[in-house]
Amino acid sequence: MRRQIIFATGNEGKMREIRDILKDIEADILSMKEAGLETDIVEDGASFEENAVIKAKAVSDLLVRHAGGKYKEAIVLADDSGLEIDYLHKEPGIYSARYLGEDTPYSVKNQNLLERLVGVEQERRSARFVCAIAAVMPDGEVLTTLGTIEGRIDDQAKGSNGFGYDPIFYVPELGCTTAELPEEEKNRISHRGRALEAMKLKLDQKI
Ligand code: ITT
Repeated sequence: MRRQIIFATGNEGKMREIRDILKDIEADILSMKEAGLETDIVEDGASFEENAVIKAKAVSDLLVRHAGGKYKEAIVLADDSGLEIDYLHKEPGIYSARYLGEDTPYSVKNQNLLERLVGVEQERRSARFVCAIAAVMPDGEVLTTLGTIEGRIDDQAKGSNGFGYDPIFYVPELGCTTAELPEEEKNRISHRGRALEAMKLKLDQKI
């Protein structure tokens, strides 16, 4: 039977990137929504890795009884990611989605971060996106990988691709923000692209 991978995320921006990055893997990739799964997950871990494992385990635990056990052989993957700004002591970090409130538009969150950095010179605006991916295998084994991309906070928001904090995250080597990159190019170099490529290698040995 063809392998199924369920991705434990409710974030559609992430899910779009994940599908593109995993498009050549020998498995069906389903979002939680497509698998008909719904759960409230309390992300109370102290690191990206811990939160990714919490999300993947919470969804994996649902699979045994859900849909008559239809997905009990599926692998569950989860992503926990965020933006660390060095000048702000790594804020928003693991609280990136919750920064200024979960439902606050990113135009407001981004503007707020830009304002907190007004007058801060280029060398002190360093930042990175971090992504931890966790996999829970059908036998309960847990695998994790981590990916990062280094950059700095621009002095204004630019670009409309991607999602979240992309418009303010400038990559010096490319001379633009990640919101100005075509999706495929972002995925090739991003924290998520790197963490998922590393996870693909680990899964290749298991599938
Ligand atoms: P799930 O937990 O359902 O996956 P979420 O949006 O709550 O969705 P996280 O807790 O991992 O996910 O928070 C990640 C936040 O970090 C995300 O909402 C963005 O604000 C930011 N982020 C992560 N990766 C990003 C990227 O590639 N580009 C821009 N912002 C990103």
